[in-house]
Amino acid sequence: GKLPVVFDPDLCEREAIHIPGAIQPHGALLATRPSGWRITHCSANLAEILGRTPHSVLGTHLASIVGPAAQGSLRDLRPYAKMSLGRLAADAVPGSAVPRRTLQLSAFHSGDRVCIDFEPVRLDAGQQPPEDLLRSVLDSFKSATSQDSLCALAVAGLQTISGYDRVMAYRFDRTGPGSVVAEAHAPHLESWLGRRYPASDIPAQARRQYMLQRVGAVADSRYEPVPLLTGRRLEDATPLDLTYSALRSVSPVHREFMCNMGTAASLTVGLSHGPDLWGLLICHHAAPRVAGPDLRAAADLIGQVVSLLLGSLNEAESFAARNASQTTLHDITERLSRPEALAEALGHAHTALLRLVGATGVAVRIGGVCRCYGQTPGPVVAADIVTVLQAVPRTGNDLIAVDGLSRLDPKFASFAAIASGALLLTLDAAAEDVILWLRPERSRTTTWGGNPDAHGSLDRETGRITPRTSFAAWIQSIAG
Ligand code: BLA
Repeated sequence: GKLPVVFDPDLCEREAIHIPGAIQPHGALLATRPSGWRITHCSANLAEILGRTPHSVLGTHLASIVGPAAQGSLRDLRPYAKMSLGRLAADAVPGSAVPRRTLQLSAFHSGDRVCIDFEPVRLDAGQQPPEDLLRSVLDSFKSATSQDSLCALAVAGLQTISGYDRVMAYRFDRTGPGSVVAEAHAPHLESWLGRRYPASDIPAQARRQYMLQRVGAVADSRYEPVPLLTGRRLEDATPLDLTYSALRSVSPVHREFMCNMGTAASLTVGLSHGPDLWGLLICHHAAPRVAGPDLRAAADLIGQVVSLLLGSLNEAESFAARNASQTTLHDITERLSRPEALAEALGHAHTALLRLVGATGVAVRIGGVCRCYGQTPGPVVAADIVTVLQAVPRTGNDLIAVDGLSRLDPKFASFAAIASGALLLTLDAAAEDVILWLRPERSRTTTWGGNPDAHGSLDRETGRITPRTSFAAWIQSIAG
């Protein structure tokens, strides 16, 4: 057998997914140079989709395929924008050998080229979401009162519209891993709600892709990529940037990842928060499934509306929290304005002091006297905690916060049920007057989708990266 190789998850960030040199097989692609509109690239499956061989098309004028009107309208294509060129009957293309097939055309820029995706129009159910259904889904978002409830409405709505058998809202942490925060799934599937996944599952360039192009789809994870061909005479070696193509061939590592997860098709929608990717709406289907232009347009609209609402709900939630703190702070200042010694006043206001930071215990030390309120380990241990906290390097302000006292000093481990998180405010450094807030340990269990340290593996000889094969629940608990 092979020796296990230490796998560096940074390797996942190296693959240039925007220039795969290939597309997915359910459509075809042409690239042209806007000066003269001659065709410079085409996908090798052109004959199957359009009925014309690559050889007969490379080097000819775009108008001879799409007609002069569609070619003319390309002059209005703005940078970074996509443009629908409407539908084309394949049998109307001169020399085409494909009878009675309608293609949906959409154009986009790629460097100094203009490319066109050709997608066969499909008549199966689910491809054309009724407009009133989309409107009622968007309407339902009005009742969201928090980001979580919005995500729940979004996955339910997207599942109704798309019919995929699992739809998830996936939220990124600040550090890159993420978790499933809402889910709608077919009854026979196991729930993945709450599962966490390591950052390398969706590396940086994949996250960037969903900021540039909100919607992406894989029709069948077992597909064979279709290479792009270029005309020999045109000496065209620049790789085509397929960021904006709906047909872009995805990373082979990710295709294998999908197979290992047991999903054939995916439809993914980026959720943005300002310039950042907040998360994704991820749809899975066990059987292959093409997400056509209409479904993708509906998914795009849902993504835009959810992104906007996420921002305002976030503001509303933090506004409500700020308001509550202001009220509490007001209660405390009101108490302090009475003719009463500071220590007594703080003692009388201890309920508000606890509420202010959501603590369960507080020790107030003024003039060398320590008084404890709520759940605390008593004045002696509290003084010990203060001494240890005061030795923590500070960055200038008067607050010191730690989230696990036992990590600072193991002697505090036995008090974890009362005091594990601590916040120290120094009122007067010379007099050693302080307020110490305490919270009990909340040990946390995280269920990962597979061993998060396994990431994937690298074959040193071939350089091939393989994603992990098991996504079975992997339970990790964090104490302290
Ligand atoms: C892409 N990985 C993705 C995408 C998702 C995930 C959502 C975006 C494309 C898509 O939706 O199909 C991951 N999918 C998940 C996760 C869940 C899910 C976490 O449903 C959880 C429920 N992947 C690996 C390793 C590497 C890797 C080891 O496991 C790198 C070596 C890379 N993932 C990878 C790459 C892409 C990707 C390169 C971009 C694929 C592309 O668009 O070309």
